[in-house]
Formats: sequence, structure tokens, C-alpha cells
Amino acid sequence: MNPYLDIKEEVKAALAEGKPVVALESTILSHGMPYPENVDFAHRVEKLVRDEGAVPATCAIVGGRLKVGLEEQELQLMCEAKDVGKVSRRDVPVYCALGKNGATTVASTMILAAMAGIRVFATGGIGGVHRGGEDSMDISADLQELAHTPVTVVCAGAKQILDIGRTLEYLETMGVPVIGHNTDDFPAFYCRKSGFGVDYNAKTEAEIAKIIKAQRDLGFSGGILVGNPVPEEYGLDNAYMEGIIDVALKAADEAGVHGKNITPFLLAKVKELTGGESFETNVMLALNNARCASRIAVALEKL
Ligand code: PSU
Ligand code: MN
Repeated sequence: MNPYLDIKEEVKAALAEGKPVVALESTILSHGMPYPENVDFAHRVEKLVRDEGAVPATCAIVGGRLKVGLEEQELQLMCEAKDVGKVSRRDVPVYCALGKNGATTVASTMILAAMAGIRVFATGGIGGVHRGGEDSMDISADLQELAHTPVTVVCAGAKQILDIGRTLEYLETMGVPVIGHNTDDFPAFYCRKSGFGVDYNAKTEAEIAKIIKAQRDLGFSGGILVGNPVPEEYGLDNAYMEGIIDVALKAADEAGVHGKNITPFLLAKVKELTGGESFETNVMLALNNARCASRIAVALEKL
């Protein structure tokens, strides 16, 4: 019915049989991790979802086609990231019309997942209100998407490159439930705590699945945000990360970077300043989110 949508056979079959499916994004591969380490990560995360009893559906735009579930060569294309743009909601029609390759962000992955009928999606960190966003108006389209599109996003919170307090205020205004998975504190990606609370602390994935079902039964539109803290042993120190982020923000300011390039710029700078340590944390938190999302998807299919 959707002339631009290609759902991978394995994903299509799972959806038809009512089996759990978990969407995964491609910006984390193309613009968030180095090649070829991202290939290894892409394989690991898909395997983990399968081991949990769900089917992985990595999303991307390949040659203008909206792909839900990638074949191996498409995954490689995203990881090599040659001539692969970063695609948020506003870019989707352009990429479809022009037949371009694009890696999907949280916002556009939610769009593709919803088109296919997938309700749970695992990512690393979401976009949000940038620091100084009250002047620049730089607010990620991820937040609007959470307000409108019926997909639950499991993340490790938001990086301190963002204004986490204002990000949560914005989500409250837009009516997005923010659920902590075994935490009272919204996580800050590398760090387990941001200092800002969640609306509700859900102790189990089954409880989160019940909330998703209630949201749908009530006829509410929009998604749910689940904050799942990085495992204790991989969490980085808050004060240390604040220092790193100050340096990265200063560098962005001096380089005059803004708009869609600021997030990738800050992420690259943070990576450069923290070395390999932050990369391992990034991988471990993303795998942890895929595990949580898979368990939610499995529980949801049982309701
Ligand atoms: N935050 C991260 N890692 C990421 C991103 C954000 O810690 O890879 C990516 C995600 O794909 C997210 C996007 O959806 O950046 C947000 O970009 P923007 O702020 O331009 O909307
Ligand atoms: Mn932005």
C-alpha cells in the first residue's frame, strides 16, 4: 500500500504471525560509530534480539526505498557510510523522491516502524532540546515524533550535550510518558543518572508492556519513552563527562556548527576526547537497550 516501503521477508512473516519485532536505527551505525566496529555492533545487536525471541528490523533508506529490516549488503552500506545522509522526518520525502541513501534517526526510524506495524524500538540516546535551545530553538524532531507516532523507544536517556531538564519539560508538554526501567532518575547516556526524575519507575519489562497496551486501548496517539540506564559496570562518572562536554560545546561554538550537524559534531568530539572508553560504554548501553526492548516486545505479544 505504501509505494516506498520495503519490509524484509523475515520481518513481514513475524508481523503476520504476531511474533515480537524490534526496530533498530541506522544513524547510530552511519554517524555514531566508526567503521568497521559498527559492522560488528550491528551483527551483535541483531543476534541479541534474536536470542531474546524477537525479530530485529534495522531501518534505513536505500536508493530512496524505506527499508524495514536490512539485508547484509544494506547493513554494510550503512556501516561504510559513504554518501549516506542523516535522515530525520523532514528529509524522508526528499530521499524517497531522489533515490538517495540515508541513515534514519530516532524520529524517522519511528516513522518507518509505525508504517510496518512495529511498536517497540531500541536505540542508544535520543535527540532533545539543545543547551541554549531557548534561544537557538534547536529541538530535535525526535521529541515531536514521540508525541505523535505510536512506537515505544527504549533509550539510555539523553547525552549531557543536551539540556536534559528542558528535554523532559518538552516531553511533558507534548504528553509523552517517560518511564524509567528500574530507575527513578532519567539516565544520561554514559551516566546512570541525570539528576532529573522520570514519571514512573517500572520494575519489569512486562509492566512496560502493560502501559503500552493501556495507551493503545485508550486510543491515545503517540509513543512512550523508556529510560534504561547503562549497566553499572560500564557507567562513566558524571563530573568527568560534564568536563568533556564543556570542551565539546566550546569547540562547536568556535567552529560555528549548528542545525543538523551539531549532534554528529558533538558526538565525534566527545568520542575523540574520551578515547575508547566511551565507545565501549556506547556499545554496552545500546545492547542493554535492545535486550530491554526485546523483552518488552515479547511481553506485549502475550497480552
Ligand atoms: N544521540 C546520541 N547518539 C546518536 C544520536 C543522538 O547519543 O546517534 C542520533 C540519533 O539518531 C538521534 C539523532 O535521533 O542523533 C538526533 O539528531 P538531531 O538532534 O539532529 O535531531
Ligand atoms: Mn537539531
